[in-house]
Amino acid sequence: MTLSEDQLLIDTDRFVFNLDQRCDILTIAFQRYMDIIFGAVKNRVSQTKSDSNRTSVFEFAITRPLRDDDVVTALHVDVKGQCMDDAYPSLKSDESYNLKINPNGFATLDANEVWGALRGLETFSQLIYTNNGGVLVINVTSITDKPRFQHRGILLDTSTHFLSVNALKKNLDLMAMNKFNVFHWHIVDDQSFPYESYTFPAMCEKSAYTMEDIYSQKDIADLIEYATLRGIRIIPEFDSPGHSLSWGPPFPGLLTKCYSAGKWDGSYGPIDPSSNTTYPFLTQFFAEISQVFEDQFIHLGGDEVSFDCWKSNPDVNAFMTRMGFPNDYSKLEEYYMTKLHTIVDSVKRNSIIWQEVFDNNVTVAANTWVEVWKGDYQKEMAAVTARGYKALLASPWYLDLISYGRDWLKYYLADPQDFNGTQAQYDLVMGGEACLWGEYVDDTNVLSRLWPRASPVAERLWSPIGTVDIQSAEMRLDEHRCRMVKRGYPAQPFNGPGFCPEEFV
Ligand code: CP6
Repeated sequence: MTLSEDQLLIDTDRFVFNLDQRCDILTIAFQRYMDIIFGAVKNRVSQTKSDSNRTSVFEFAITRPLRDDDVVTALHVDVKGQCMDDAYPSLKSDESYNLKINPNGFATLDANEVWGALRGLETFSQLIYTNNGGVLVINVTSITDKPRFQHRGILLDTSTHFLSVNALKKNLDLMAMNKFNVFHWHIVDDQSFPYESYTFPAMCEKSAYTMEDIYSQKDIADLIEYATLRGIRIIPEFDSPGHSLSWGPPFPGLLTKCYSAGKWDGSYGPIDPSSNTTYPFLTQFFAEISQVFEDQFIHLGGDEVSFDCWKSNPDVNAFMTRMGFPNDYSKLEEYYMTKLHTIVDSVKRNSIIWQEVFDNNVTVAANTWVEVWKGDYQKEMAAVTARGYKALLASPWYLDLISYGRDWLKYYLADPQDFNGTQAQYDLVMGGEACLWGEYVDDTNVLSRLWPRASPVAERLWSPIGTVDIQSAEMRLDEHRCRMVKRGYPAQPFNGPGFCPEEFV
């Protein structure tokens, strides 16, 4: 990036986005960014119009005599590839872009694909600010930009507490502002099943908190479209065989019955890998999921599987003896995960799993990704990649674990490639995710707890490996937090005492 001190005026009256081809995703994005860039100015107009004692800063901006060569009247957007109307972002999406604001006011945004153009539009909107005279300006600038990692995710959990579609959309807006590109949707868990399955409607009828607190097929299609328009993928997680107590009520026999003193104690454990109804169910269920979610990836969970219930159940143990692995519960887990992987593979989806599956020495298919979330993550990232698996890092970014003070520093300095390994191992690191589990989070606090605390993670996953200077990051984050507030999102203070300058209020 080269940034000059020379300011150019943005011609608020005439400003337009120009595009060299028809492209719905970008046309819709232009409308969004018109509102973002000029919305606040227009609000000020309506405020000051009714206040006759004050001169409108906006009027000053548009009545000032303008010279054609020192104003920006357009951003000329050029996408090399063909824009497809039904485009969906993927791992292969090219998010690179070049943005030039020339001294004569000529402004260009070049990208290979729409996804890069979207990122460049966000940058463009962030470069515009209100100068001391109260007018919109942009500095003469030249930017060549692309992400360091291809997978930059946010995990939200909508099972421990329900999150409204409205809150999820606002979160997608904030993800776009921070250039995150994957929403890892931990949609169901032990506590509730808010996913409205059309094959198995009883799942949410019996296990959603209420029938208000569900995601209908229409809600999901709506969210996928909303995310797509912002270049964000939605990867759903249907966590099993553990964390799946809510799947049980409609299907007697799906969950393992836990025994004590020789009889069922009334409680349930993980999905029962030994039951002959389990796999036909999973086959039908994941066939539906692959129809509903467009993304290439499905997260299969696999975390925190307790072997105690399996150990207690005589039928499970009889099955294990028949299969030739008596008392080897890791083998039972492997049996289940392998079957599940085959099912998901048959509907042409890639799997992501939590690290325990790998830790338990379960042999999973080579194209499975492993997400690392536990402590000692450097060792784990090294082990996962040494075995040739692609890896995602989440451990240092469990944002639900809150504490007093400036926690953003530790989020900022954690790095997915900070482990002892070969270049081949580093190349298997696909990125990372900031996770906000939902035990103490619902609509009332999800956005303020996540933002701007996820922003240092966003910079870590996007910017070059050497971008680690705390002082300059602090200034950027401070400004960015105020920018989020200015755009109407409740991003919380993160850095001790301070204030947002007038232009950001
Ligand atoms: N739910 C599920 C959770 C967690 C995990 N999986 C979790 C565990 C420990 C912490 C935070 C969240 N609540 N399904 C682990 C991946 Cl500290």
